[in-house]
Amino acid sequence: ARLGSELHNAIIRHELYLAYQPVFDLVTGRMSGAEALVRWRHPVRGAVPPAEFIPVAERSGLIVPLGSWVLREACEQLARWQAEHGAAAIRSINVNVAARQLREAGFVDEVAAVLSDTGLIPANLVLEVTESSVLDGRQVRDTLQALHELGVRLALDDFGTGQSSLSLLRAFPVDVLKLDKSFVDGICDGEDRGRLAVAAAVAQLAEYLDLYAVAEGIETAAQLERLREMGYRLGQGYFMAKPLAPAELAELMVRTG
Ligand code: G
Ligand code: G
Ligand code: MN
Ligand code: NA
Repeated sequence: ARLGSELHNAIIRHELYLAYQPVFDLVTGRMSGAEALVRWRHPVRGAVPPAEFIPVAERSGLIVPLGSWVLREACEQLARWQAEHGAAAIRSINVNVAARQLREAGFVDEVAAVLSDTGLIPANLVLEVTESSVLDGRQVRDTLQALHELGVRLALDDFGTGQSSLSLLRAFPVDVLKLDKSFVDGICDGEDRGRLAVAAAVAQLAEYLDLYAVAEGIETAAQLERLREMGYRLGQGYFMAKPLAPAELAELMVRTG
């Protein structure tokens, strides 16, 4: 409860900021986009990891105003990068969206307003949702459909760890599959045929369904090479870049562009 009330103050006191982890085209080596990741710099506790405060925010409902702030801030940042470096230098921004936000009646209007205020085209925005939040019910399904009709892209985050991945892909307008890091971890150690099989199957599935496959958590050159061979066009991970401040990302964008 303490963390919850402090988080409420954090929003008011501007203790939150965003880090941006680049998404790279694994074939050309160029940056294609970035994922916004919220950070909390607490005046006394120091850096509080999102894995601690996001669940608290979800339970208390604070994730709704927090998520609204993240969405607007991330879109404004993409618009600034595109204004400074050209729209071809960085195409898209990924924003994580919690189930609770999708259940808000005004969510689609909010997304439309942010796009219109920042001048981004809808295809520049990728909303990352989890399989479990997508399975939340009829209202969420309608919301995802409306977002898709708006032209926003939808990514299934942590793909492969959920319950009913395959039926989901038929019932929802998904555009991107993000292979969970846990599968990437095992693909090069020879012992782990299971994770290797999942990683390869997800790439195939994406190809057949005409979706983008993104590999998360790439930490070595060997993993990168293996994933590229499997057909992953896009990837993220510490091997290429950690989550960065906006100026650091811009520098990397210029260097790899
Ligand atoms: O790097 P990392 O520690 O940022 O992220 C930890 C977890 O927090 C991940 O599961 C990530 O999806 C989640 N997360 C990070 N930023 C946000 C955000 O803005 N909104 C939501 N809902 N989750 C986020
Ligand atoms: O759940 P989601 O996929 O949104 O979480 C992204 C999280 O993964 C963030 O906490 C981010 O910092 C972390 N991350 C990104 N790349 C790597 C990586 O290469 N290795 C590890 N260990 N974590 C990573
Ligand atoms: Mn994510
Ligand atoms: Na993930």
